[in-house]
Amino acid sequence: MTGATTNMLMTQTMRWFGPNDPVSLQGIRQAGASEVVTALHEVPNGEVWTLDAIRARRAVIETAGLGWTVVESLPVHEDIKRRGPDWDRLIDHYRTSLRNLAAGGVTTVTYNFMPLLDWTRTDLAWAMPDGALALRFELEMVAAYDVHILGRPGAEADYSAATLEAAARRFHAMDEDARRLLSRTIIAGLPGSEESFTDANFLSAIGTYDEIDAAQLRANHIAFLEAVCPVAEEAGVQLVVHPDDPPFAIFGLPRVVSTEADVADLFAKVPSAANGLCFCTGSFGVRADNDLPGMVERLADRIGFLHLRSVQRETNGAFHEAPHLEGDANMTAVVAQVVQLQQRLGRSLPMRPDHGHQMLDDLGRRNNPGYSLLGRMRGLAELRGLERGIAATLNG
Ligand code: DNO
Ligand code: MN
Repeated sequence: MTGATTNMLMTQTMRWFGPNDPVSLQGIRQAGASEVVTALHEVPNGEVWTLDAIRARRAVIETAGLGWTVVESLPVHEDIKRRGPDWDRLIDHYRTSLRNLAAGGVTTVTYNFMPLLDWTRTDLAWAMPDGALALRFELEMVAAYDVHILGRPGAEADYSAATLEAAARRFHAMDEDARRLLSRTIIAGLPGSEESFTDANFLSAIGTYDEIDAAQLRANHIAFLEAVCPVAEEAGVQLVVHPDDPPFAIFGLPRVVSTEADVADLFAKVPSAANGLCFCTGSFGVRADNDLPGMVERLADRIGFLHLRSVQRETNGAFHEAPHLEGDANMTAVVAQVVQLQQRLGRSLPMRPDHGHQMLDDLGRRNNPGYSLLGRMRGLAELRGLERGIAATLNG
């Protein structure tokens, strides 16, 4: 193979939350990334991202010696997900933001279609045997919150008898502080989330989805894509949907971007090339029925962005975030598929190490859970070495 194909490696990026991120652009550059993925987090959900604001943010990033081609996320307002009364105006804003982003040099725009909650965990500081802190999800704790703290009507029907029994036990073992912490962990909004709730307003927000089942949410998702993809295509940006995290319904709210079949259906219904996927191995990988390397092979050119991380599935619907090359994701097989995909496409795909453990000097520091620097730096270093090794072997 020629040098050109050998050099076609993933574009290594890290997420940066903007000027308020405790992680600096210089730190990200030293960690080895060549680009950041970011968003105008200060713009309220549903408002237009102006070209001026996009250019100003780009200038800050480029001054630090980094690039910016991927947005994560241009959020989708709940009234688009629910097809509420404000739909037309919000779609109009979304289209304008897409045009402005394209004019401002962005090529890839990440979004998700999860009702109310973005990613969800029940423990943000779970100690690994080596003392690093990981993010963890326990269904029992979701049930403890849902049934005993939130008191959502009908919640019991969504859990097995064994989960309910464990949830009751877990709830009674918690003191007031522990209960408050659990509630905050689940609904206060993890980094990058658009919504932040208290128990009372979460319960009423859930009620706004009473009439929306999975079929309706899928229809609303397709209506959104049909409305924005033509504009994205014309402007030259690809939209990439981030899968549900975790990939199943939660709090009675439907989730419809959880499996290979879910996304294949989206691409069949809205064939526009602007309709793409953010392939997140950590989100899809919670389900053993998602064949990660096979999905890269089959979803191929729909994949516009990669989130690489591995979860370790536990018993009773629990999982935690493992080191990037450990856990249940066969990362070697995934990256091997990505190496081949890039060669077939003739282009490099942007990736980022998705989350990382809090470790070393980051322990005890102010941090965005999952997004402290050193754990992600370890992940990026491992993933980059893995890709180089595979690319060198395949290219002989
Ligand atoms: C979590 C992230 C998600 C993702 C959004 C995309 O770490 O992967 O918050 O950015 O779901 O819209
Ligand atoms: Mn992700």
